[in-house]
Amino acid sequence: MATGLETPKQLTMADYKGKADPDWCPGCGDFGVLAAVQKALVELQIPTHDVVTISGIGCSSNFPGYVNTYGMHTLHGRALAVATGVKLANHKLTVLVTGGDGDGFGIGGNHFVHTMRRNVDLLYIVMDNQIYGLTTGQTSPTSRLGMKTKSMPFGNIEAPVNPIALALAAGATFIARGFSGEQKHLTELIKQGIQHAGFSFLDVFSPCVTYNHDNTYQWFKPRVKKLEDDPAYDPADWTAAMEKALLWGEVIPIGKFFKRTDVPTLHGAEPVLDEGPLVHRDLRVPPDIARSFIEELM
Ligand SMILES: Cc1ncc(C[n+]2csc(CCOP(=O)(O)OP(=O)(O)O)c2C)c(N)n1
Ligand code: SF4
Ligand SMILES: [Mg+2]
Repeated sequence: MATGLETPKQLTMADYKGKADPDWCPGCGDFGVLAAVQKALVELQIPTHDVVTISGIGCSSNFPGYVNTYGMHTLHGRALAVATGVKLANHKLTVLVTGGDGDGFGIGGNHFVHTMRRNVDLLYIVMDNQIYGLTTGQTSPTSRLGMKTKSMPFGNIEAPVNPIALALAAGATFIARGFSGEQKHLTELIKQGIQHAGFSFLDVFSPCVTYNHDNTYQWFKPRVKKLEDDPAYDPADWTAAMEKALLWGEVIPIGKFFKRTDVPTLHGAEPVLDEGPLVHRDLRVPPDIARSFIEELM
């Protein structure tokens, strides 16, 4: 018989395993991101029913099916809009948004900017493989200049977006970059992003082993350098963060670029939510108010 005095169950990786097995290509970087998210949730011991994972469309956006949390696989580029609604309906939930570079920086670019500006309290993980994986290898907003793809067979003629610089300019309050080949480091960044009160952006180099033959594990490995290895680097310094964000070449920084804690979250700034999450409140409109409202509109 349950007495209510039992020690709470210690959550393990098995608790966060989704019902479906990933159908990603063997070696896809997204496997490393999935494992790091599950590890972070285990280390933080967040109950599965307190987490919701929301995505758009793409190989990476199949993510919610592979993790045992609440989840929504939404429309291409619309995950952040749905996630904002979820957070405002129940701001006690841990909201994770996962997707690709095409989903987040292309079709979803407008939502990316405005969700940062609003400081919606969620963690946005972009599995950035610098290509459209699901649609079989077209140029994405982060594909490098000159890269030959299915849609630009003579080389990409468009300059890529810089997601870290964009996030700094748009006012994100936690900005980091990880690499799926650096599991421990990535898990730590995910934990910090979840714990941050405000919009956390985590751009993850997650190689597409099938369609991107330029930005491979072998290409990234000698280049990525952790910001945390430089004791003089201060993530509170916006200007220093922007300088690091612009580095791209023989050295590519990963780690926590920027963090500030003095900006209110969207749900914190909304007085209507002071009484607690909307989801726990009776929001039915009394009949007399509904009638007068309808009459006003007639
Ligand atoms: C409105 C709309 N436009 C286009 C598509 C086709 N489409 C599906 S996924 C995708 C791009 C996927 O690339 P990315 O977001 O980088 O994810 P990846 O597959 O690389 O993980 C596109 C263009 C769509 N599903 N919906
Ligand atoms: S096509 Fe690329 S991104 Fe998609 S599952 Fe395969 S390796 Fe991963
Ligand atoms: Mg992609």
